[in-house]
Amino acid sequence: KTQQVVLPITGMTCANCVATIERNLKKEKGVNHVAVNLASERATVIFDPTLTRWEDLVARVERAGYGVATAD
Ligand code: 9UX
Repeated sequence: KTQQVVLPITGMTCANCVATIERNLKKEKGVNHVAVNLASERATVIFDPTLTRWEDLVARVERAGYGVATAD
């Protein structure tokens, strides 16, 4: 079982930010694929929802020093 989320990331300014976020998201259990796009400021994550919740993915991003924009 897999689910895809697209997280709008704030605070990324260079390619090393992209690598840092990808590395941290890939640490989360159940994460199968991560693609972070600097230009669109989005992280696409494919994960097993029985192992991880998207809130855990947001927490990873925030612990790495970046933000996830709220849908408003
Ligand atoms: Mo680049 Mo990102 O020097 O936090 S790593 S701005």
